[in-house]
Amino acid sequence: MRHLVLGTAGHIDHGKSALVHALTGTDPDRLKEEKRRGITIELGFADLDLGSERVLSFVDVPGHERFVRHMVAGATGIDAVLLVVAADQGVQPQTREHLDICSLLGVERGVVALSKCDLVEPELVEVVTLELRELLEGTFLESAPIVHTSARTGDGLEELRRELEALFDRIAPRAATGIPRLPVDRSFVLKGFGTVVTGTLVSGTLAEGDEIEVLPGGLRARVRGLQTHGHKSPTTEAGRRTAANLQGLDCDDVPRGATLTRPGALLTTRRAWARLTLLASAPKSLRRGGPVRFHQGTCDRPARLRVLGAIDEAMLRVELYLGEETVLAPGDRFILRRPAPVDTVAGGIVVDVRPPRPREATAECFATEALEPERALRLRLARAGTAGRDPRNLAAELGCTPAFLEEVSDRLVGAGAIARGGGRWFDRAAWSDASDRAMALVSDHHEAQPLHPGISREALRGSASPDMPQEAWRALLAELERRGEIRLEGEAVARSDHRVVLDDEERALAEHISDRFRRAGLDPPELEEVIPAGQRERSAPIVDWLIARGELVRVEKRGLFHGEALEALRAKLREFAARSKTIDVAGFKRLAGVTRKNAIPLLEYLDGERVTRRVGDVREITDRGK
Ligand SMILES: Nc1nc2c(ncn2[C@@H]2O[C@H](COP(=O)(O)OP(=O)(O)OP(=O)(O)O)[C@@H](O)[C@H]2O)c(=O)[nH]1
Ligand SMILES: [Mg+2]
Repeated sequence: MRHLVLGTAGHIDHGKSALVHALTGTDPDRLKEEKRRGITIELGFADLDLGSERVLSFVDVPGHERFVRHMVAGATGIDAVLLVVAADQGVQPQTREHLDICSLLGVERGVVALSKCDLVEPELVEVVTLELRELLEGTFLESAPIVHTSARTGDGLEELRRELEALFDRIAPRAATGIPRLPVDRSFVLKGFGTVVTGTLVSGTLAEGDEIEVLPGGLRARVRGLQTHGHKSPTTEAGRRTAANLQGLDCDDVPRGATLTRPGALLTTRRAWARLTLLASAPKSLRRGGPVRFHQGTCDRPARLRVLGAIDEAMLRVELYLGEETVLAPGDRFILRRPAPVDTVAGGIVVDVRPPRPREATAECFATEALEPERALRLRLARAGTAGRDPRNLAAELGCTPAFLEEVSDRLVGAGAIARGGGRWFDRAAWSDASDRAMALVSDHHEAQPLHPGISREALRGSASPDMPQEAWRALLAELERRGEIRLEGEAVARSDHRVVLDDEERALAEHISDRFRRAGLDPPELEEVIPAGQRERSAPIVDWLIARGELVRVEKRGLFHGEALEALRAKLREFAARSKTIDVAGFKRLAGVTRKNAIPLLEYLDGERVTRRVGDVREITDRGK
């Protein structure tokens, strides 16, 4: 079964609901108040079965100027429009406004019905038709059929139905991929069922049993049951009128204007960048920004407009400050109305829901291409620089599914445009710059300290790209190592061609120092005692070199020990472990032949090496120590 959603549009009392009723047999005005006042207030719904597995779903909107926000909500997610103009009144204010709104929302197709033709002479019908053609010139309905109808006599209904059928067959079905997104247009409690919300699913699919999130707010619930177009159904997909019965939520938790989505799939924002199209009727002052009313999906909010630049006469680059958290994604269409006198003045398309500071607003950020997934991703990564981005936050920000984003990223990695490391994604240029800076700093380090085995990874990160997270930094270094540019030895990073070469004097000094510590065993001297007079400065890099080679080992709270002495101690401990699994301080002093002064730092060192583990007053000898 294929479904398309058709919205009505047109001035109050022009016969929209009557046409829907006449075509479908269903009266879309179901409220008592609507019947009493003879006007539409809330959105109405009715289906027209076109045969051959085709169902056209009407969303009937109110024409009253006070309910334009309901009209905008109804026009959200429609595939096409039925513009209704009464022959006895011709084009009226909301005829224009609804037409503008549909254009601004990106509606691309439709049919026009000239209604109430039974009320006027045929000559007048012709005059109004001409007036209508003039109105439609240059709009998306320019070449739409204008059908002369009367809901009262039934004249023209057959032709209208044929035109709608032709329209149906010209529209490609929507892809059901994407994030499930249901802007709620009604929410009520059904006796025996609990909370039910309705809306047109604008993207993705929903199924019974799905966990959903209500935004803004983030409340979670489970879909207990679904109906599409009035029939129970285990699933629903993009473009379908959907009613969802929610478990565990009150009606007030999901008011009109809220959005149902998959948990974590979308985000809310108070600030967004957009491309804005001004209507010709918009006041000039709007080009300077100011207060507006923002309508998107089924929600509307007070907002402030800030103009960042002009694209042309009718198009602006703008920043919107929203009065409340609002679910938005790039590509979303919206309408701006001014508060007084109330009027639709502009509409636009969101380009960024996590925009940087206004001064970073380049023309590129607002270009049509900036909405293409690859561009959009590259733009965000370029902005993030060497800090990169966590892909989990990116999908929601770009309004696509993580799986889709992963595909985009694979293509970009293949094309050499982005890099991935440590679970984050980077602009390839930023990543390469960080690598280049790292290489230059490693070289500088070797030059300044030729005896030093290399610069520590963290010190290097601190100088090369402090904002790159540690995991990613490790990935970057691993990549440099794979490419044969660096050597990683423990925490030290060295250029792969770096070799420490000692001259004769340095070698003699190194041997002297090492020897003294070797002979001292587990009761080593202070370093100062070992260094010959006047050699202090020269010795420092040599001592570092000995430490880097593992010949000397620094033991916290005590000083340097010779590596061989510590190795001998481990051997003794291993032997001891064959007899006992634990050792206390006194036992350790005896075993090692050391005083308390050395015993405690040595035990703590062994704890640190995970050779021993402190348990109360004794040490357990771990598997490493055995
Ligand atoms: N004579 C005649 N009257 C019509 C026709 N269509 C609608 N009407 C009458 O016009 C009035 C308004 O019709 P609706 O269908 O409620 O108009 P609407 O456009 O839905 O109005 P809103 O939803 O309030 O904007 C009703 O009293 C209808 O009976 C028609 O083709 N001929
Ligand atoms: Mg109506």
